[in-house]
Amino acid sequence: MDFTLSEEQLMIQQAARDFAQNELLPGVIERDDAQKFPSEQVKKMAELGFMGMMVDPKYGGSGLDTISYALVMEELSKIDASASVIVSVNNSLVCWGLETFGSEVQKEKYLSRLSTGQCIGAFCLSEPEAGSDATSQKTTALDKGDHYIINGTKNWITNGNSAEIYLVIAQTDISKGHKGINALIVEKGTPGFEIGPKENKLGIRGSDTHSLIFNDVKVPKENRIGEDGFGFKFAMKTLAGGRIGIAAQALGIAAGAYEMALKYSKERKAFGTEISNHQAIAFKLADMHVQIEAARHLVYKAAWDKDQGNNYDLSSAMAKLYASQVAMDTTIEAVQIHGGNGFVKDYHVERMMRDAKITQIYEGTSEIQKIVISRSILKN
Ligand code: COS
Repeated sequence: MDFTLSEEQLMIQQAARDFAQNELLPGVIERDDAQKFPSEQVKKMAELGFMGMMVDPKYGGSGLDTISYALVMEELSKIDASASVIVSVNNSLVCWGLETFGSEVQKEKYLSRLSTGQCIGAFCLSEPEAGSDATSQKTTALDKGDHYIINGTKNWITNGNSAEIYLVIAQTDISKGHKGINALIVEKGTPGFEIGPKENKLGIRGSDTHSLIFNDVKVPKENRIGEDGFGFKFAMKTLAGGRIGIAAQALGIAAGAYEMALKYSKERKAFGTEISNHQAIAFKLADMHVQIEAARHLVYKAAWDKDQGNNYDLSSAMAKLYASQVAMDTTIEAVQIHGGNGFVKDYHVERMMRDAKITQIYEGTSEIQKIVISRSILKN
């Protein structure tokens, strides 16, 4: 067994670390406060190849492995989880889904634009009444011969307004249940497709989250991904990979908060000594360190499974479940170690605590991960 990262992986990790320090850290508090989308930073991440990391270079991607992608997600998330979720959705849900299941025509038309960051994408599954219960799609895509007509509403869509290409999951034939669901590529500006209001969120406030409204939106049949009725499986398979990205995001939030707490504990004095010399603080740091390292192993293992061609439904669910819990626990403790300073914005950790929460919710709540995990272990 070899836990060593390759030269290339170390280089990419360092590039992401430098980028996060130099380009994401300045203004991160203000962007969170104002709910400002990091447009300039996204352009620069595209220049670094971070928007289509695993995509084949023939479609404009960086051709890297999933471990490299997880490393980048971790480093970006140490500083700015709003920026990293934009990267995660574009890479794992949109680019990967299109490259793996899209037709050659779709890849040529859309993938290069997405992987080079000329535009970004959104993945549209959740609805007012279909988040965890993803088969209950109320949005319809009725088959009209050479095109579909979409009607309905999608909720909590990351990159909701900033995206230009949307992968929309909708029900074509209700009598077939989940086998009657399709995934369709919808371009911004298609008549009848409207962007709803922006959500005012607890965390990841720099990313733009919107509802989307479809009123008789006409989409050509060549925009369907895969065979008729493949939409639900498309969503499930794509989300399994997406969960590796979110697990890496959670890991990064935890590691970032831990690094700040560690530094602060060596500077701040109480009772005549640095607070790290008090066992109450030192033991917190020890617990955080162990949990983060355990989360890291689960995340890298899931990424490795994907790179090896192994089934990664179970490993990605375990990585997301555990890393998101560690993100929550660690950021709460980081605020505690910072004391009064932890409660004010200048010290970053309160933002990280708010950002951590969503990692237990999006791309499958922790409860959904437990369904996936328990079904997997019980069927064997
Ligand atoms: N890969 C491929 N196929 C999968 C799959 C996967 N990872 N998971 C499920 N499927 C298939 C099943 O094999 C089944 O197909 P068949 O009927 O042909 O066997 C089909 O999908 C339906 O699966 P299942 O019966 O398990 O569906 P359930 O309604 O019980 O739901 C869960 C399964 C809960 C796991 C699913 O709905 C889910 O992941 N929900 C959360 C969705 C989510 O992440 N929402 C967040 C929105 S994105 S921010």
